[in-house]
Amino acid sequence: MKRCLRLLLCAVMVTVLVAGFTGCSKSDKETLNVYNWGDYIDMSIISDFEKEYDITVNYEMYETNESMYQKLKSGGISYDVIIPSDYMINKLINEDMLSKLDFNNIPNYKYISEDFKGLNYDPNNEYSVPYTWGTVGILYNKTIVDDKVDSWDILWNDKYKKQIIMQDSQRETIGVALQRLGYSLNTNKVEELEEAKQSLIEQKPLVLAYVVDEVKDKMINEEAGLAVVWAGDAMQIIAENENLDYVVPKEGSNFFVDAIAIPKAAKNKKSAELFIDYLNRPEVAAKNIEYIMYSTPNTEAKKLLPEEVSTSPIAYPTSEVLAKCDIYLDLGDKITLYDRIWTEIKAAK
Ligand code: N2P
Repeated sequence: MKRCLRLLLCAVMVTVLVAGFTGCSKSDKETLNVYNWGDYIDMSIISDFEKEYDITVNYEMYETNESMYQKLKSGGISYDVIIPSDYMINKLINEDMLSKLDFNNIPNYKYISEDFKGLNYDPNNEYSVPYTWGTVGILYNKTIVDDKVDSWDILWNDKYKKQIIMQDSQRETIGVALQRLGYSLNTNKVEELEEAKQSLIEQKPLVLAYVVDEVKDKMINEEAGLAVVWAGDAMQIIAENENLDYVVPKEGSNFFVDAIAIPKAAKNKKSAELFIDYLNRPEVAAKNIEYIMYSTPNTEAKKLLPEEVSTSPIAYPTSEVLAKCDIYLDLGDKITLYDRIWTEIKAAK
């Protein structure tokens, strides 16, 4: 009887201890605030991370580098992980808004190709780990467009009135107009920017919509014939509708790298580095890339991709195509010129 009582007491104590422990671990569970572009991760790798490390991920999305910057600057939420593009990483470094990464906590950085190290936005590889890369180009529907598509000029051809979709993103859209006119997409010359502005205002009656992520449904459903898109989106869209093709225009285009970084205001730097390392585990990175279809800088992950993805000339263009492409630079204060002309373009009738 005594033995029975002792056993019962023990069982009660164990139950109380376990309940206490799980209750406590629930309320103390760490939350990682991740801020990424829309439609830019396979959510199943997030839930796998949460399970494996018992960390909750609070995942939020933005559509442009500029809107991400505004939100970050406002300081409302302290994000632990962000994934901006090259020039925005550079701007954040210049404004002392990023933390230096401790690469001892990111051993999987070794899988990042040398081609993506030492780039101008983070020349000493201190603040960021490349996530994806790609080009900007024209996605077009072969059953709607009967002209050769090899130049930005086609986006100003009134034969395609209301068949054209432009990006609702200032660097991309102003960049297209600049390159069409033979200027650099990093110009800060007022006359060149004014000329680009005029041309975009002239183009406006031909434009069906200025959008970002919505371009995918619109092109899959054949609501337009031509759209300016990122190569990764072209890959996703063409997988859904084979009437579509993608080209990088002969005048040249943008080549971007989106990279993972930790804001200075982050509260969970260690877990943020753990998350960055996890994203670079070859099998995790490959699963993610198979879903988002953007190009990977992770050499081991690339080997795990289906052949039609890893050999696609859209996702992995030739060096000739890449030679025509430029990376955006942070323009410092001169960006206010772009802000002004973008507002004027959007406001024009
Ligand atoms: C994904 C957006 C990718 C941005 N929806 C390319 N820099």
